[in-house]
Amino acid sequence: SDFHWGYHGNSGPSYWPQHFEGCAGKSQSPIDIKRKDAEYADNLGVLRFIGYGDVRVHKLRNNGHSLQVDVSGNSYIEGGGLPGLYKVSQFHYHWGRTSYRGSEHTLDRTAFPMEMHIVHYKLEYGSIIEALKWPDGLAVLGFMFKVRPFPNIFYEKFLKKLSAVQYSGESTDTSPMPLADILPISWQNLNYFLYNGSLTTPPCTEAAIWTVFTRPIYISEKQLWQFRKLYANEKSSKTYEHLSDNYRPVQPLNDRRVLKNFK
Ligand code: B30
Ligand code: ZN
Repeated sequence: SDFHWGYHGNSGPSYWPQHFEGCAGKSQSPIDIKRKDAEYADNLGVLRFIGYGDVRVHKLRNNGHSLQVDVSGNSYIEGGGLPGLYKVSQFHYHWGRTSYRGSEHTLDRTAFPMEMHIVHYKLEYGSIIEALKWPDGLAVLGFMFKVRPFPNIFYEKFLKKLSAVQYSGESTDTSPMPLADILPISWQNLNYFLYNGSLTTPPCTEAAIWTVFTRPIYISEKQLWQFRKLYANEKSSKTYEHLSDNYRPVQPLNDRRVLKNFK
């Protein structure tokens, strides 16, 4: 089809189901997570990050709907309610034009200015493409951002690279940067929610196990503007379109259950 999906007007999320039947499914993401409705599960086990200190950022790309970062290195997650071993593939962000919105998931109806998704595929499926054919194919980790009045120094080096990917289609190789520099959190004892859902972008394939963390990553308003200065159009385009508000609204929970690993 000739439909180019986006986030505004007649290419926006409410039009996706007409062109991608997956987006009309009953187990879609994102969702509003209600802390009190989530069920405490004491049997999830520890979510283990294997080789995560060795994940290296090597390519940044403006793909017109997000800032995507390809990573290399043999890094995996397992446990924490996941049915197997999952290999890290890429991460990307969803953000708002203002700090009152931008995240895809909401917590008790509260939205955050930005949400980061770290995408993993089940190792036994061998690739993202193959993994998308299975309901447990992907494991996506979601981290919310909160605004603080001072910069996140871990993000400074990363943000300097954004000038090279201002327009859709642009990418830049970076000298390897450990993922730990962009996720300045300790990996132990993180509280999270767990549920079965989908890609939040077309074709909205219901192949993702979502782990959404309560612990925010802090960033300054000025740093958020580095993201908001990106364009959704190509450099050769005569019209400018900001890359922001690239979030899908929350979808019905339907008959799904949301688990949590904390009381
Ligand atoms: S998300 O984490 O649910 N937002 C994909 C992975 C995770 C999410 C959304 C989409 C994904 O793998 N999509 C298919 C491949 N993409 C890759 C890409 O370059 O970014 C191609 C595409 O959509 O058609 Cu854009
Ligand atoms: Zn995403």
